Amino acid sequence: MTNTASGPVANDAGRLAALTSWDADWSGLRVVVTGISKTGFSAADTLAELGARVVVVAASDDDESRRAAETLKIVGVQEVILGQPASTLLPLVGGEPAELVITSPGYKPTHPLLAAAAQAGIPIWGDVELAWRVRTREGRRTAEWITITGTNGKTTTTSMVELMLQAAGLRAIAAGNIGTPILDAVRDPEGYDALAVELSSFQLHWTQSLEPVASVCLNLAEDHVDWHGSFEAYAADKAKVYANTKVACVYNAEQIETEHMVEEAEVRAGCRAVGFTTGMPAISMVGVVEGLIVDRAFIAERKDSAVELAQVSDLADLVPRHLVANAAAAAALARAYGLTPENVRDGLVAYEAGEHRIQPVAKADGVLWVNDSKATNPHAASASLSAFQPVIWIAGGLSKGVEYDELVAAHAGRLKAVVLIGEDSSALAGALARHAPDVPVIEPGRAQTGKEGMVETPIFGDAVMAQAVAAAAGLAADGDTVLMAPASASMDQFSSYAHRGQAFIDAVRELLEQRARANKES
Ligand code: UMA
Repeated sequence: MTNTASGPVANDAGRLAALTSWDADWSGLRVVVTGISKTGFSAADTLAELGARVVVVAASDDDESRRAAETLKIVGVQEVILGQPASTLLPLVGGEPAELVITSPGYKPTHPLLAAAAQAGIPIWGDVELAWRVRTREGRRTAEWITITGTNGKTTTTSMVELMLQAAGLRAIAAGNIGTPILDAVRDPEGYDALAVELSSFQLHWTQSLEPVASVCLNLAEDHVDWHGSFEAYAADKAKVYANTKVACVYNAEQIETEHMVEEAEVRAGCRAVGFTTGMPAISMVGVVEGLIVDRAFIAERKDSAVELAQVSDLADLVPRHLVANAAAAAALARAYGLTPENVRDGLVAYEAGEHRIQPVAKADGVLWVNDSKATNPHAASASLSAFQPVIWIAGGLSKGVEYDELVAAHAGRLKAVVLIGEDSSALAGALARHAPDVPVIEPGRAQTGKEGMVETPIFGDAVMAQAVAAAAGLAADGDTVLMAPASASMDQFSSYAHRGQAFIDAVRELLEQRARANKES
């Protein structure tokens, strides 16, 4: 780690460099905002309130976007351009070139509009950078930020940190990639003492001046390669979470890459590197000893003792290893902020595993049905597969360019059968053929239609899930687990991972009700 002096980080010269608080002079600043969903709306709304001149562009032109556009015009946004083709270049603001672009995370850096801005030397920020710069405001409290990233477990860890902060009686909220736009949290009229900020790699790509109290990259595995261009670029953006951290950079002691990120990071003077582990903690780590989560980092006697924070059993009934890791990471962040062991324990007790994350849905006839729709990449699916055996695995979807060989090879032994969903799950099917050739693979999502029964027609959404659940039920016997952990994104057949998870829950309940009715009648 390299320590740098405290104070604002030097970035763009001139006017933008001075924009480091709500009370700075934002008036008349010419800004283009990309996207009109959660992020774009919050950024444009904020900038209009600050007196900037704003033009919003988005490819979407649905009812929701139009309603958002109308609201933004009422609050003072100059122009909203909807339905823009992907080839759109940077629009002018009031007839003059923009001075700044604020981009939604869904826009890839290679998007023609962003590429044009970069080419013209116009700075591009994300909503997180803007939120950091407006977080201080005369007469309002300024929240400290605890920042959380990683390929998997971000949402869980962020929620745990939020609950620990609240358990301490602080006014705190989780925001960012978790769902509440960070600008909404920063603009809250009452203000917050602290924010648990979940950051995606997309958001981190555009940050430069954040100074969190404590930060973590929970883990690193292949994901979002299509957005970043390469795994190396993805990892480099994840590593930005540690930049300028003030008290503790928390790393995964079981994944050396995250420790290397901390070693390379430029941090504030006095900042420490603190590890988390699901095993015995070394000095300066939070870890687990005999069913207890313990702190060997934030106590004076850490050389030869540790303090108990919580019991592993304080978490949900089903405690897979990754959940313990998330709890240890959250505890390290909370302790870095200054919370007591009691606050950590109370937060974990209050935590209930979120929906769609290794969520037991039903147990009937000895078969456990588990919804892990949040497993949108191989790393996440691996964690839930590890927790069960034998498994009938419902998997597949939008692959986002990742490879499945390692995942299938690691878990082939626990698979009883695989039910494939997804519009094109050929990458996963290929890995199954290579590494689990004896495991039956069924693909009910492709209905055989047409005269000769030869035409394959993909079906979508709830219908595909109902068929997948029915196929799994036909294979499952006493002692089996049916695990829906797709290792892929959902957007090819569902509107979101939540929709996919709900479709699974509904299909399982419907199937079990049908069975119960049939049993009654017979
Ligand atoms: N748009 C275009 N062209 C593009 C891309 C987007 O016009 O090339 C427009 C769309 O038409 C729409 C808007 O941009 O008007 C959508 O913006 P967005 O995709 O950035 O989505 P938001 O609704 O602003 O939500 C974003 C995050 N989405 C993404 O990163 C893709 C949400 O994370 C986050 O909760 C929200 O900001 C609040 O901070 C979601 C996510 O899937 C949950 N995140 C990924 C993940 O967790 O893996 C990174």
